[in-house]
Amino acid sequence: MLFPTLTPNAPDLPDAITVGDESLSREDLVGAATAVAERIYGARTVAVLAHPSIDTVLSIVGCLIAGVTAVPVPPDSGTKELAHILTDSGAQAWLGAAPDDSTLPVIPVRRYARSWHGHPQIAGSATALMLYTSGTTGLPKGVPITRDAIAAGLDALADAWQWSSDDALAHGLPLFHVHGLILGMLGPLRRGGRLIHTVKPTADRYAAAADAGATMYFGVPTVWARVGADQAAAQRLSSARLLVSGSAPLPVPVFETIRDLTGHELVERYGMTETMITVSTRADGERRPGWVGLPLNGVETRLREGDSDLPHDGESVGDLHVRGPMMAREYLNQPEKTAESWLSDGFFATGDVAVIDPDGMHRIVGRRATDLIKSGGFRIGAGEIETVLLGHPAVTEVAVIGVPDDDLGQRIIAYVVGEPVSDIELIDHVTTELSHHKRPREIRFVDALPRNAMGKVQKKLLD
Ligand code: MCA
Ligand code: AMP
Repeated sequence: MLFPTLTPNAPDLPDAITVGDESLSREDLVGAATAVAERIYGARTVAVLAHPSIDTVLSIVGCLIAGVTAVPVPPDSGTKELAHILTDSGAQAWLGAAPDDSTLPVIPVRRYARSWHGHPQIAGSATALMLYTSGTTGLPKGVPITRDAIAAGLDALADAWQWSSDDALAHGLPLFHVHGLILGMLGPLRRGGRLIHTVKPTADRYAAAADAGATMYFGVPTVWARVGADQAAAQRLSSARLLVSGSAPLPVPVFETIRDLTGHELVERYGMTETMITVSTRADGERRPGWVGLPLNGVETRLREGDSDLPHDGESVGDLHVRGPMMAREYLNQPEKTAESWLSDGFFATGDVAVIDPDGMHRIVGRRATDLIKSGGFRIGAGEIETVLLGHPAVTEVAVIGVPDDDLGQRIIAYVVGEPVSDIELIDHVTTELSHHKRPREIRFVDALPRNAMGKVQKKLLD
């Protein structure tokens, strides 16, 4: 059972879930989500416009109760991204809010409806969520996540972090990725503790959650850098049990600032949409700045160079492969891309380059593909932005890169060759077609792009 504590007879906790100013008790959550489940029972796949709201929580939990695959859609998705996600996933309807010009049927979420109807158990192999994530080229790929993978992933983290029903988790991360949705929303539901979602992950809201009894906090490195820059807010997190960082490399100075202000060494963990979290430092173990920890329960990792294993000597740098029960098995509708990453022996080739020391500690050194950018903890494909910019009539050539940025980790810059046009127009063109976090922060107009003798753009010569 995915949520052992989510049954009508479960012991009630006041305010099991708070999102912004609104709260639901566990009893209300079960009753309202079961009412949602009744409305969608028998459907295969529905899309959920994943605003950080109680309605999103009810929609996702309703889908899980009914055994309907939920496709959480970024609420600021532009037209091209939205059309792709809906078509590719085969979503039959919107559950809850829908975009203005939607052509799909809309099933309302009635916040005050209640049902205590018992639904049959759903097979663990059923796809609970379809999460979309960017590759180096093309539009985002769907990753089907099973109920068993969610349960295994959350239980392995509970072991590493000593995460229990006594914990109140606070964060303000988006509800359409592994971090905010699976760990951040389904995690507290599986453990039976509280969730305090702050809607936005700002330092002052994290500080306010401390007054509401938060014991655990999640953030991407950008969030921790911003918390660290607000000394008074950061100090209020001292009362927490565990602060956790993930989704992108945590800069050592940020680790140190948070330690100095809160007395807590951030737990860092590493994962991917395709694999969920596979490696983490532990609540009861060493937290080494710049290192992401040990394999979780049930996870095996290896370093490869071609077909050979590399030693775990803390120095050899190789391709990181992972294998574990929390992993997805494929990309939706993409057999070739699936075969490139899911290897015949069950390992997943992450595309990240790492070292492992003799104690099993992992350090992520970088990514193999420069065309995958991590900005604010969001994974963004350079090719996706380039294709959209090339669709603008003023643009004849374009190259998108990520450059180091103190706040966002990486900042997106687009080099453009073409007719005169304002940078704002090009940036807005990207937000209209894709989503806000994919917009270039800067457009640099150039006469030509650097190319090699074969005509291939030399991105390394840019910036
Ligand atoms: C400015 N804005 C614009 C524009 N210019 N919006 C649209 N078009 C423009 N041209 C506005 C934005 O709407 C926003 O306004 C404000 O500028 C600031 O936006 P921005 O700088 O983009 O971001 P931010 O709000 O400062 O966001 C930083 C963030 C965010 C909060 C850290 O990047 C974030 O939520 N990151 C989390 C990513 C994440 O969860 N990744 C997990 C995936 P306004 O604020 O008024 O709306 S990874 C994963 O799942 C794996 C498995 C893992 O390991 O965890
Ligand atoms: P996503 O699928 O959006 O979660 O992106 C996954 C990628 O984020 C990984 O392949 C890594 O490149 C990066 N990533 C996630 N967590 C960490 C971390 N703790 N340190 C370094 N990189 C990370």
